[in-house]
Amino acid sequence: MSLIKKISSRFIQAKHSSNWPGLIEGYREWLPVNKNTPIITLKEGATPLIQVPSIQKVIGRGVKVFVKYDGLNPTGSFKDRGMTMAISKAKEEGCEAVICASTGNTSASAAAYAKRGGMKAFVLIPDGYVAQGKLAQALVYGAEVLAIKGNFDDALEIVQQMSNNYPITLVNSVNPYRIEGQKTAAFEIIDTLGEAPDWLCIPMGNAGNISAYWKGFEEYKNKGKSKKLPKMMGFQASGSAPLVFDKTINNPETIATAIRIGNPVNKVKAINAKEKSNGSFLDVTDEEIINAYKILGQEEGIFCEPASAASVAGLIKRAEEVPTNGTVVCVLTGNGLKDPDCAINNNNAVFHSGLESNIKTVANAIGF
Ligand code: AN7
Repeated sequence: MSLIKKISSRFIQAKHSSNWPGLIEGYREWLPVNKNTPIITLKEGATPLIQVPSIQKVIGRGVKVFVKYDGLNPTGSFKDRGMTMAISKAKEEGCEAVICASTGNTSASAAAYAKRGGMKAFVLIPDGYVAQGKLAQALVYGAEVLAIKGNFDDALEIVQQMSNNYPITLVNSVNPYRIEGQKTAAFEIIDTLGEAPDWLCIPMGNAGNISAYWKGFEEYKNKGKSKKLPKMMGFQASGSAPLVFDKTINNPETIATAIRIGNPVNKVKAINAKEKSNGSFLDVTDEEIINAYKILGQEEGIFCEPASAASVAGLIKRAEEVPTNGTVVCVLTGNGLKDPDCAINNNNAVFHSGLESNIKTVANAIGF
């Protein structure tokens, strides 16, 4: 075995063992860190890429479909990739407090990493529109939670002004370090598949993640780590699809509260990713989202949150356009446990409640 092969196989082994050092150390040479940067990590990254036969069956024509299960990050979403970078750089710069607006996942991640870095976290959320699990996380991680009578877009406007006027660092995806950390997901996909996929399907809210993936794919290709670039296929919920309909949505609505965003701050970057990759944007209805969410759960044993299922719903909607024998990766951005209300109200399970506690009743209920 050549030395390079030996080193890279050792690297791949380390990535999939408990020795994984977190994504900043794992991809140090690709990230804007230096010897003075304190690395604030919860060992995020190195999430699994899982083949999903039930979705392949829906698409047909020899297409391989994988999901990048980023809901297995430390706080249960891809935000941890960006947050380890944003918080480490904030710490390096001597910052003592961070602030963000959030539909839930950013607040959970910001709270966890800020606390780990010895900083305060202030999170603004749309009152009543954050899934239970996410709110629980922000509280447990000790953030100061400010629930406003407005939506995410209103909250983002406020925190941008806050960070301009007060000594507090903004950790939404306008913070460029967020994008740097999140681009490592694209690296991991190429490191695992040995090449970029033909399509990358991804949900879009504030559109930071699609911009980050595109940056990652471009950087890896420029350094010869892959030969091709994927088409970037971005999906939004029909009631909250400013990028698809090319206009600000003043009152976005969807069951996928994570992507209930009407005025994405990374709009220009996302459109650039779409155009340069020859990709496209499309909206998916809440019904299509829930259909994909159920298939992943009951056919694959993969529990994601509804916003994440938008990537698979979008792929299914675009099935006829996927290249024959091609490879597709759908990004599952968040863990299903984040939103138990959605799960309990949207499943096809058989649930016998209030049964008498004896074998006869149980056997009878099962149909013996
Ligand atoms: C599960 O937490 O905006 O397009 O404040 O939580 O990069 O915004 C969350 C976004 C997709 C969209 N999937 O990502 C927040 C927030 C899940 C998410 C998105 C979010 P971007």
